[in-house]
Amino acid sequence: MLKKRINLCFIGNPNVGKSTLINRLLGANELQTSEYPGTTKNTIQRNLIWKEKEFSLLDTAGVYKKKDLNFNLLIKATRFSEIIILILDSSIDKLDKVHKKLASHTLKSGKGLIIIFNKWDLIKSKRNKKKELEKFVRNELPQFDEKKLLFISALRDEKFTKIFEFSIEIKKLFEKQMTTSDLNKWLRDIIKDNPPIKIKGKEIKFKYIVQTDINPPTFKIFSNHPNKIKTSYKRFLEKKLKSNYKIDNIPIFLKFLASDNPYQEKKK
Ligand SMILES: Nc1nc2c(ncn2[C@@H]2O[C@H](COP(=O)(O)OP(=O)(O)OP(=O)(O)O)[C@@H](O)[C@H]2O)c(=O)[nH]1
Ligand SMILES: [Mg+2]
Repeated sequence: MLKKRINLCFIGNPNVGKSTLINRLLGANELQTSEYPGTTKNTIQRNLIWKEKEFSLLDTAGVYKKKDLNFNLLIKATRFSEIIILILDSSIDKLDKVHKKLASHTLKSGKGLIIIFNKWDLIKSKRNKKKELEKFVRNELPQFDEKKLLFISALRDEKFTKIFEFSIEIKKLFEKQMTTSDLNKWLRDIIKDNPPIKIKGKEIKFKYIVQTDINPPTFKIFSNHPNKIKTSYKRFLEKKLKSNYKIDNIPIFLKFLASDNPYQEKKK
């Protein structure tokens, strides 16, 4: 049975092979490609079915810089896709500002990210280059999980179907739903092992946690002094939640709210 469509948007510099890759995924040369940058001028959408799952593939015009006219169009184009495929040329020797901007914008806006180093066939010393590129990503995009990094040749190899596999995995994470009782046990354990420090003599007491949304998973954490919780402690909870529940490579949102004392409520 067909499940809900997974929307992918392909972005990156001009000439990195976005349209070539989409043609490979489609199994047909539907999109125009050329050796000259600037071939794709407008976003183009195609649908396909892979292993009974429906995908929408959005091709975009490449951008070099944030100042490019295309940049804002690109950000607009990404709006309706839950997964962004950032394509980079494997020959690069650093991550540019625009790459970092696109990646961090993707993650901040609650989307999943897959990074692809394309034209891998042109790299001579593959072992060294792979290490080098992995290091760039690790240093420059620490929020990105390297498990969703691919080194491929859109022209030559067959590994590109990994994009579908990764996308299905990411989609599942977006829709992950945790039970309240599980989450509260998790919260109690975390606090027992790593309690928040007192702020100006005030003890922060966490009351409970509940998942309020999916796409991406969103949680509310209730406590007596939500405004006094340090940012570092909020980040710590977010990181723990992601690692304990294996939510890699998509953002989650934690909202810290005030809770009335439930016992006081009962006395009224
Ligand atoms: N060697 C090699 N060449 C590739 C690969 N992928 C794409 N190319 C070539 O790179 C050139 C640019 O490919 P396009 O698919 O048009 O690139 P694009 O990212 O869509 O470019 P714009 O539309 O200008 O943004 C073409 O000549 C492709 O044949 C690859 O994996 N290996
Ligand atoms: Mg193109």
